[in-house]
Amino acid sequence: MRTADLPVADLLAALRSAVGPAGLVTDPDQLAGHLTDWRGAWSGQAAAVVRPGSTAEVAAVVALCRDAGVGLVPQGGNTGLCGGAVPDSSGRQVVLSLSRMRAVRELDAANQTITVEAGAVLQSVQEAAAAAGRLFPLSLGAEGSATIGGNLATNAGGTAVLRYGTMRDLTLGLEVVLPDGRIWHGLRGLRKDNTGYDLKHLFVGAEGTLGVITAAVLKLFPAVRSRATAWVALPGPAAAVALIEVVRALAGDRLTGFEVMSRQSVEFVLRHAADVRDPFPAPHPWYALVELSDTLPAAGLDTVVETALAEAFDRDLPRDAVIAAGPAQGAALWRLREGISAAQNGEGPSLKHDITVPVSAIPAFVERTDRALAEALPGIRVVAYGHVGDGNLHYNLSKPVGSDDDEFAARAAELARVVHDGTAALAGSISAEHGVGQAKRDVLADYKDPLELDLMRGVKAMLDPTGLMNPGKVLPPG
Ligand code: FAD
Ligand code: 2HG
Ligand code: ZN
Repeated sequence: MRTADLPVADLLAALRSAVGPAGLVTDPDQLAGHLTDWRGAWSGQAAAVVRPGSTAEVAAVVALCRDAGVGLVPQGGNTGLCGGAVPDSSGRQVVLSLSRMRAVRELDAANQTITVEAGAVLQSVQEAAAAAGRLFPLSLGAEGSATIGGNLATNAGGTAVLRYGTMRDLTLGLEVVLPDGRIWHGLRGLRKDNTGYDLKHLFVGAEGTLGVITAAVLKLFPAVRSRATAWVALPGPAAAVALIEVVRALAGDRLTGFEVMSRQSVEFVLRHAADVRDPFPAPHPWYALVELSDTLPAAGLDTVVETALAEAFDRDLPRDAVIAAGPAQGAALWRLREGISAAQNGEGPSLKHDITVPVSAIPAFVERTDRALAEALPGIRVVAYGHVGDGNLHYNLSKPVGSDDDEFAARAAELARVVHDGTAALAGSISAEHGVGQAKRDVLADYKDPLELDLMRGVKAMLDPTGLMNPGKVLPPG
């Protein structure tokens, strides 16, 4: 009898014998945390969560589910913001959690690489690199829970992309279990390899739709030994974009992060987060968080920041500025930035738009889109912030004060169209770093080149002809 003919109970029994009793979760209380995303925007049901302990066990699980015709939803830390790791509502899908595969397999100091399993939490990989006097630079607010597999599958960005690139740029090799159950042993630590198509790039950013990433070889960098952090009050996004150029011209590659946030964003943090305070006595319309870093212990970075700010004041860009007196003050400034995502959850439903346009077009985007939204829904609160050094804004929306949550949520598609049309008009993209998942799957068809969608469907059909991997995510129907 083919497994496809087996009832779910028999598939679960086969999965249990493949991964052992500790590897299969069916208890509803234990399942719950795997069925809803971080902010409660999407929920689903699953027949089980399966937690393989090795790549061979992942391959066995994939083969069993393929034979049973049961869709698999890979899941790491479940911190994704597009519903990509949440199963559908059928109760038939199986969530494949990488949480038991967390090992650092190798750290090759001379090759400047670390080889880790996909379930390793990002922060633990940063710590392993630091223990060897190295830096793994990917950095994001959810790093205490997000996993390397999730970072790869979403091609995560974060706050150090300006200097070190995205997760794709940090990846040299992958190990992947393909939808047919074969294991691709692509864990190469080579910086040069021109032997045809670079297949790892198919799986980075595929959000689990092409296979299960089980391990990766990642780039390491020299440890950072000095840092300078400044918080700068600005009249608007145009001044922010001008400030980037002033700082970059002086600091070069030492400019590691350039984050920008509107007053509305900071107000939410001041209202909802613990251990935060406004660095300035009066409010300002926008702020930039500027970070410089260097491998020298006494690199004189404060002097570089002071010189840059002096030049910026000469050009009338900032309204006020403060340079952190040490790591504790630097961390306090970062709390104002990193707290925005959670703080917005305290204001009712947040409609998230993770857009990117060329850096030079950020001011036009904000000005036009703010205006269009205020016309569409007077009183709407725009929570705009993000990695403006990369041209990436989290242009999120909260309901007008005192209005109804459901009425606001019901207008999500209409408001998203305003934001996405504004992005498209400036040659941007509707997802900079969070991906597509289920959140943007359908609107992707309106904004992505049809030829590119055709090619994506072709790749999917070639690697996953039966649609086993993360069904219903990323690719719009049709
Ligand atoms: P999950 O949420 O578990 O999964 C995400 C996607 O990857 C899903 O489609 C899932 O199916 C797939 N997947 C997971 N593991 C695998 C695997 N092993 N093989 C194949 N597919 C897999 N993102 C940024 O880019 N930049 C930020 O600055 C940032 N900041 C954040 C701050 C907060 C407070 C939060 C909550 C989220 C933030 N995110 C950010 C989003 C999120 O943390 C990232 O997308 C992260 O990379 C997801 O990792 P994860 O392990 O939680 O993945
Ligand atoms: C960030 O940069 C994250 O803080 C989260 O990418 C953004 O919650 C968001 O919209
Ligand atoms: Zn971000």
